[in-house]
Amino acid sequence: MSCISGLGEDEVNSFFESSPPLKNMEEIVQKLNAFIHLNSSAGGRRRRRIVCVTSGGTTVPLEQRCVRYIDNFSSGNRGAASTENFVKAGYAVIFLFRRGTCQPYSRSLPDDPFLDCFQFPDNTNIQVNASHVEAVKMAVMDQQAAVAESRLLKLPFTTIYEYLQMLRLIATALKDVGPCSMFYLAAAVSDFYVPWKSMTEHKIESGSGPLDIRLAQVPKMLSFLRTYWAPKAFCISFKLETDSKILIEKATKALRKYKVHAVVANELSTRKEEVVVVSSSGNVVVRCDSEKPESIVEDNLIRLIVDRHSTYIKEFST
Ligand code: 9Z3
Repeated sequence: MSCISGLGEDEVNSFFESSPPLKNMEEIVQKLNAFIHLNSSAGGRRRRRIVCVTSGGTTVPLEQRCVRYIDNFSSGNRGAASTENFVKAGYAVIFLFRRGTCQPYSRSLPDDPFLDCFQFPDNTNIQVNASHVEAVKMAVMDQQAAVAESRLLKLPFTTIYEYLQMLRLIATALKDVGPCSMFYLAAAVSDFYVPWKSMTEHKIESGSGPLDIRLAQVPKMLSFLRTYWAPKAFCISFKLETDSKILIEKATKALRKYKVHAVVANELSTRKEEVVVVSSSGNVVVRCDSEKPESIVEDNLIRLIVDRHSTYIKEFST
């Protein structure tokens, strides 16, 4: 194993070289460039900050024609709620999300009995049940406004291969936006994977006893993002632990190691009530407002992150 500058270039290069290429890469690049052009000072009428919010968990396929896979837990709620708050704060959002996970503006709609929202009073009209009218109206209006004003670009992924290739494309496309761009990395990214070339093509056969699989370590792309792909962007990563005793120590280590601007530390069981923003200026506990029943932790979290981003942009230009 050789590392030219200690960042693991060889591992990163071989990860990308051996990854199955993105099926719709040209279309993604074209959508990205158009979105960035519209929202950035360089080409568009508008001059907005642009944030890439990653959301949901990546899968690790065990077979090339994948039947089985390893998954990373994430409902996508954090990413979706954060996206809504960033749009409200005036940002354009590139929402890089796991297919099938929670979407911005749909969080307050009923999940399972979604079709229970609607009724047909006659054969030509569809109506929303009174109990859901407000939620459906807000969801439809907010989502349509965000898309119509080019504030929201949604790009789906499933596997770790797709996620990292798309993250690299986005970072490269955002390079010229410099300090006005942000990465908010809430996706739960696999730490281990089966390299594509050593993966069996067809479904692994069962019936011959236990299965041994050797997983390789996914190269740490965060260092690459910070050093090469988008060095001027403001960068927020997340740390998830189930043991609260080690959470802050792990987040502090990640802050130093990857030189991100802040690490949002959360514990699995309390993640919806409380997070800790760990940065070089100290640790800040962020909670939802206890007096407001509809308040969510992302309301206060995004307010804090946007403030920090403003300071970063100011410092950058002086
Ligand atoms: C997070 O920690 C997110 O806050 C959650 C959000 C995934 C917990 P939900 O989607 O949950 O609302 O259900 N994301 C990062 C998780 C992660 O895998 N972090 C890695 C680590 O902790 C670094 S990339 O080592």
